[in-house]
Amino acid sequence: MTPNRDDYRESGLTFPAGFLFGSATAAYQIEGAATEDGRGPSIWDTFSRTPGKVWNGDTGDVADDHYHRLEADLDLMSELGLEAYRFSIAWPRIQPTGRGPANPKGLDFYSRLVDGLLARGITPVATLYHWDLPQALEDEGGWTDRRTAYAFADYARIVGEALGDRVAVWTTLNEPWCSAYLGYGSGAHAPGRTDGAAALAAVHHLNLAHGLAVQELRQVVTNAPQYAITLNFHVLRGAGDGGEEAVRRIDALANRAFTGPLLRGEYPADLLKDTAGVTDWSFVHEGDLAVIHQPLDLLGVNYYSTTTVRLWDGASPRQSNDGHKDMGGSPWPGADQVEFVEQAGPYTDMGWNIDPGGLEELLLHLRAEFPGQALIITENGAAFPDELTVEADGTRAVHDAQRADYLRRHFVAAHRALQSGVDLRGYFVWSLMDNFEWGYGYSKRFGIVHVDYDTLRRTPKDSAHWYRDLITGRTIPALSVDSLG
Ligand code: IFM
Repeated sequence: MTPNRDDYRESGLTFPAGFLFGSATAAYQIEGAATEDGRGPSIWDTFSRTPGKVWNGDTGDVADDHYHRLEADLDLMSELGLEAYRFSIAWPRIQPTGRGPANPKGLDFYSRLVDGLLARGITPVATLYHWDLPQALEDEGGWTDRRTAYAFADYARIVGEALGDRVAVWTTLNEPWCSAYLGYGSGAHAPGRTDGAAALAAVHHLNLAHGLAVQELRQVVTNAPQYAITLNFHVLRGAGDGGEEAVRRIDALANRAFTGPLLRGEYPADLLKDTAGVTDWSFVHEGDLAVIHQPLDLLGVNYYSTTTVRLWDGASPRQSNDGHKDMGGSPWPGADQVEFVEQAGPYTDMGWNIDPGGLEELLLHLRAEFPGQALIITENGAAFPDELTVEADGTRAVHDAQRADYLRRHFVAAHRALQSGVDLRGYFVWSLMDNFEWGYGYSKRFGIVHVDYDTLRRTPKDSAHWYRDLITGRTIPALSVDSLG
């Protein structure tokens, strides 16, 4: 039977040998131990302690206490059958002020993590930066200052020297869009600045940091790893007469500001033109683009939902809900004429629309734009308001049918992309366990493993069992309920 192209509720699809099934986390979201073993403060420590910035005043001080529960969490990964684990390294654990000699205890933690993964047959995929900039560097200007890119390269060298005999995939940055535009433009993320010009300077210095870090890593690693960066692509749909123009503008800021320099060695001309009223881009120095334009073994793709935009008519109140917390500033410098349109459901607990077709479309689009570039899904997953149930016999369970259904549909989308010839190498479910969801604190649960924040006890959810079955059989298992309708 020919599958209905709009229906992603298939099962029985088999993934090829070598396709990597993993799960992902990030340091600040799970580790806790915020002041232990020489870790310095990061911008997220400062931001989360600032009243009104994070839901409920939550911080990452304890988080999932993964720092102290490393061995048990490694065992959990093994029980779930993970083939790969994507984690991030906390820069302030390695260099407490972002510069200077390495903190041996910080390196030791990640060394034990990597060894523990390898001992269990799990491939280590390390991200160097998942948003926890040492506060001391922010005090000097953070990502708006080009010196931060060079400090990052030094940090990359230190980590590469310590772990560069064992890490299989190095991802330099996670979602630089968030670091730059939410951190310096909208104020929804640390450091909470609201300055469009600063956000664009941060875009460039993050891109530069990536290129410099890959160069450093290549010099010091002793195995043969793959190099990657992870981008959160915006899959855009236009509405109304000016929809196409609105898509072009947001695509330039959200997607091409990164893929341009990273994969083509240039910033898109229309991006420079659209933002000319915000900045003159004089922070791009001669030679920077050649540094940024490093060959990548893998392009990391994070996908959750789609975004619909149109040109604002200037008369009715402008809609600006782009799926991120509104903290006063705009993450879209130079695009004040664009508004964000509410999308059709169903939705996750983040209010993000569920559209697996967007993932397939994105993968096909990337193949067309960058032929020959291997891709890997470094994040996909969903938050839902899960409930822990304790059965009469003491068995604990979380019946998160919606998450399993969400994952099934997105794995089908990935499989269809593979069938269409996309060079897709693997898929990391976000997230291994419930954790600190940035501005939303602990109010949003993305894990396939439930964390009880009173006891820190871990309970694999039904989606984790479903995922384990997928990994074991390499085939998308059936679901008895179509929870998302
Ligand atoms: O939790 C985040 C993660 O840190 C980065 N990508 C998106 C996830 C869900 O919001």
